[in-house]
Amino acid sequence: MNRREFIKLSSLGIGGGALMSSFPLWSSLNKPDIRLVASESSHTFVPNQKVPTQVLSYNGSIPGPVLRVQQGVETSILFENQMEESSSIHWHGLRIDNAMDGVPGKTQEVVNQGGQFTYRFTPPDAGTYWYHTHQRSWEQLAKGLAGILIVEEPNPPKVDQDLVFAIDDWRINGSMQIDEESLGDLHAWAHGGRMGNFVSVNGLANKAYSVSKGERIRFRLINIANSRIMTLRFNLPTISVIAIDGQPVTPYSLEKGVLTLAPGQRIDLMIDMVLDPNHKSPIELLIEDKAHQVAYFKFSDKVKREQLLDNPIALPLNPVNRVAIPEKAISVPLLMEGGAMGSMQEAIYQGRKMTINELVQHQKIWAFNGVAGLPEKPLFQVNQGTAIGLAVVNNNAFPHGIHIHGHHFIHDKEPSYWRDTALFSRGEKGRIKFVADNPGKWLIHCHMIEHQAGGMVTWFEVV
Ligand SMILES: [Cu+2]
Repeated sequence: MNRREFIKLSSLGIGGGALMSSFPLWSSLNKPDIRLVASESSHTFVPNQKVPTQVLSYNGSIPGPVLRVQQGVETSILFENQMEESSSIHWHGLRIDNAMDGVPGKTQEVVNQGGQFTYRFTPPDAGTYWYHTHQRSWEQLAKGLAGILIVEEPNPPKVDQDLVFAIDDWRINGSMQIDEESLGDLHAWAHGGRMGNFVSVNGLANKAYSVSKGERIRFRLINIANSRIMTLRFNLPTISVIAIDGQPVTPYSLEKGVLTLAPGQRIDLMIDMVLDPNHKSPIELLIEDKAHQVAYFKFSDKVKREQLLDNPIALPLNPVNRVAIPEKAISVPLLMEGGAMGSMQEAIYQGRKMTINELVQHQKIWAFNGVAGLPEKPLFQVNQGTAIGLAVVNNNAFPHGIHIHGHHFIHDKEPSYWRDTALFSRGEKGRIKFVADNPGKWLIHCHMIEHQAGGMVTWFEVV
């Protein structure tokens, strides 16, 4: 019975005052707002795909369902694990209670086959986020365990459509199945990560977005791939960037229509649909100067409005946008080492110094500050409210996307953005600044998932 039906019944004198007061209470206490079931399932990327691809999914959908929750309103999400392996869910970019962060061994027990876990949180910041497994993610994420989380503003800007563009890459074999043999491929781990040979948008090859001339679209881009950095090209002149990693920015025009998303990063665009009816406008993935169409806008035969709307709408600021970072911060070095063509000769793993040959036996080929994998002691432990300056040095041959759990930060290269994932190219040095204001144990890791699995992960504690 939904609320409207209930009101209708009560106005007819059916149901009484007692029911009226107890029904909503019962409902909010016992029923989660959202249920996410992880299971083995099958998926088709193209309409005429003869043999479906076997995947891991949430609620049978690739990617997982687009969850829309309200800023500042508590949400409960029941996670049920119907897979034959343990798992957990991490809410990427949300500054929520540590116990809900979804990191097995650090913030919760792993959820075993047949098990459940209720995530309950109040998202402080509106914007575009995502959720994904944080258990054996080099394998589970590659097989599909990711979905989109949108935190709605109380008064969202008026647009004609609010659309999601979740881009992923897959390593698919000749039978259209996930190439499982390459999942632990140390060669790929030691390079840029395990790259796919097939790209999907919202789980589809060449996804079509139906639009009409004159429409204003909010377009939420999310890179949910394990390791592929996506450089995308749009072919419309009327595109503004309005948010980065969920956080509002002063709207600016997207020069040449090109943008780059490292794994885990998001960009919200506002696009005015300028083409005439029945036209198409491709969205292309650029790989080594070659353009591959991965999706397109398909203009209907109708016109929504002849005159485009004026000026993109700036999003309302989030609480994080108002965090003042003091000039004086505790400086913490973060040296990224390892990988193919790197100079790392040894590192500490599980408390013991190992040569590179020994490390390879343990699939550990990347390190932060000479330590491969999660150390027993945190990288730093500070009191709540301490300002941190991470001095990041990328001392190896590959780019890395650094993700910090439970916090947003400022990368000195782009000081007007509040990011949760920042790309450091080969040889790059830079500084990440944030206020460690969320109590608990939080991970810092590379979001090229094979680099994380290969050792590029550490943690800090806020007390
Ligand atoms: Cu990396």
